Order: sequence, then structure tokens, then C-alpha cells
Amino acid sequence: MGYRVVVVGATGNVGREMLQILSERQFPLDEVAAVASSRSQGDIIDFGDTGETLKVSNLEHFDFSGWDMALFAIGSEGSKLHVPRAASAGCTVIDNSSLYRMDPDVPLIVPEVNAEAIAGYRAKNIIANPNCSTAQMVVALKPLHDAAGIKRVVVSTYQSVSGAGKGGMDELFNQSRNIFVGDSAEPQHFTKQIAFNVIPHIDSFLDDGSTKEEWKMVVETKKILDPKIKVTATCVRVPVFVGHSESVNVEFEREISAQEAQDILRESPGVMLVDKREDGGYVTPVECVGDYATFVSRVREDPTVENGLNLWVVSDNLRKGAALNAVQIAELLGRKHLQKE
Ligand code: 11C
Repeated sequence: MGYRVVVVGATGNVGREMLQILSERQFPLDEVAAVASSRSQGDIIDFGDTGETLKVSNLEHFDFSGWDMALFAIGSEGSKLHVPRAASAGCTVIDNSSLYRMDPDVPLIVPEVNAEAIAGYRAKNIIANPNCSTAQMVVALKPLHDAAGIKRVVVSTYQSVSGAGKGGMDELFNQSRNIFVGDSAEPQHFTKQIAFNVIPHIDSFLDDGSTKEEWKMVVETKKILDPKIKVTATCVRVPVFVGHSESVNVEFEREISAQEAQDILRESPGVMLVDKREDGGYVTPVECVGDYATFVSRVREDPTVENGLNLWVVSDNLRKGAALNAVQIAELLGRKHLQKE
């Protein structure tokens, strides 16, 4: 017997990936519903590569009672309206927005890192999925933290436009084409030109001069991995369609060599070490698209601090950063807490 699962935001970048991943991982399903805003009501969408199609239902009128789990990928405003409605109808919500991530009564889960914390979902019947940049970083950091204790992390991100939704992808495509043919490159979705450029600004500015994306990396890492770890982040949008990259500088409590770190990472869940120290012996975002792994390359000692290492961490932001992590949470929830006869 399987589960009755709802995907909310099924027509968006992340919702489509959720359906794809549910199908490719053969998630035990009795029924799956595709739900989205009224604009998409009645649209027919693919259920992954199964050949099956789903008719999109309108979120406004969708009744969540009798459904086991709902994977939400609609942003904070929509989640605010509809997540409590689904959760109180008895449908456990896995929410991809930032709305509940820092709520002490809502577990924030990356299964490779803090699977045990999922038990806390009972307080509100909600589980939060982290920000994409945080998810891939903590997968790489967890085994190193277990080995040598992380004191401080300095991370700079190189984030693809798909993190900003389909509008961001369209803007990169259209602007690149327009620049080639001599048309206007006026930004609409981003604050500055994204084609052939980089923008050191993701999400809104906070009073201390950092951005909300940077703040999320700090507070989410503490909640998922260890509140004692100090994190400072600079988040940058780059003209890449899919795949976030991160340059991560880590300071440890105890000595750990690059060789030891490589040996640990090679065996760690969710991590793929590709670190050949030669031309092309590292991973770039175009190579990680469609993959489940968090790739780690360029592991090397940082001689400017005691017990320091540098890493290059790359992952498909729509998969490990969003849809895959949500489906892994659903698998964990099913295995541990919603067992069916
Ligand atoms: C981006 N990381 O790349 C963001 C997208 O809090 O879930 C995901 C925002 C979030 O723009």
C-alpha cells in the first residue's frame, strides 16, 4: 500500500522536478495530485517520464483531507495561506518556502545531516525544506564536522538563475540573445543585467547590509548542523541556468588534512568527490544538472589559518537544493512515521 501525495506548485520549476523525482525514485504512491494556482487549473502535465499525465487542480478549492503528504513549492505568501489548511486537515506538509524554516516547532531537514530531527514534525504537522544554497553546503560539511569540529565557515556562492524561478531563466536567455543582436538588455526580473555579468545580491537587503539569502545560509546551517558554527556568506547570482556553486572556506577545531577530508568525503552519504588536481578534474554546474549528488572538488589546505580547508561544492539547485531533498524527506517520513499496512 502506498501514499496519497499532493504536489502544490506542480507547474513551477521545483514542482515539476518533484513530480519527476517521485516517479524516477518509484516513490510508493497510491495517488498523486498536481495542484497549482487558478491560472493553471485544468492544464495537463506529465507525471515525470512515466507517460502518465495529471490534470492540474486549483489550490484555492483543493481539499487536503484524506491525503497523506503535500509537497509545497509555491513561495512564502502562498504557503502562509494554504500550508496551515493542509496540515490541520491531517496532511503532513513538506514546505519548500522559507516561511516555517526558523519556527522552533517545525523541523528543518536535510536527511543526510539531521534525519532524527524529523520526529518534531508532530507539533504542527509541517516539515521545512531548506534553502538550496544551505542544503548542498551542509551535506558536504556534516561529515567533516563529525571528524574535526567546524568552528567557522566563510562561503561565497555562484547561484544559477533557476533559483529565481522560470522568470529568471527567461531573462538570462532573452538578454543573452538580445545582446548578441544589439537589442535592449534592460533588466526586468533581476536588479542589473545578468547576461555576461554577475550580481552580488539575492533576495532583499537587511539592515546590517547583508541580504536575506546570506542570512538564510547562516541561520539554517546553525539549525540543521550545529548552532555553534559561525557562518559568514556572500551570495552572488551568475549567468548559469541550473546548478549552484560555492567556494567554502572552513576552520576546524582539530587538525584535518586535505587527504583525510577527501577520504571522508569519498564515503559520505549524498557526496560525490571529484578532485583530481588536474585540468578538468573538478565539477562545474553544467555537469551536475539532473544529478542527485552534492559534488565536492578542489579540497585543499588553507595555510592562512589553523586547521583550515578550502572546498568547491556544486549541486543541482532544483534537485538536492529543493525537489530531491523534499522527496527524501517524504521517504523518511513514510519509512519512520506514516507506515502503511
Ligand atoms: C535562489 N536560493 O537561488 C534561492 C532560491 O529560500 O527557498 C530559493 C529561495 C528559498 O534565488
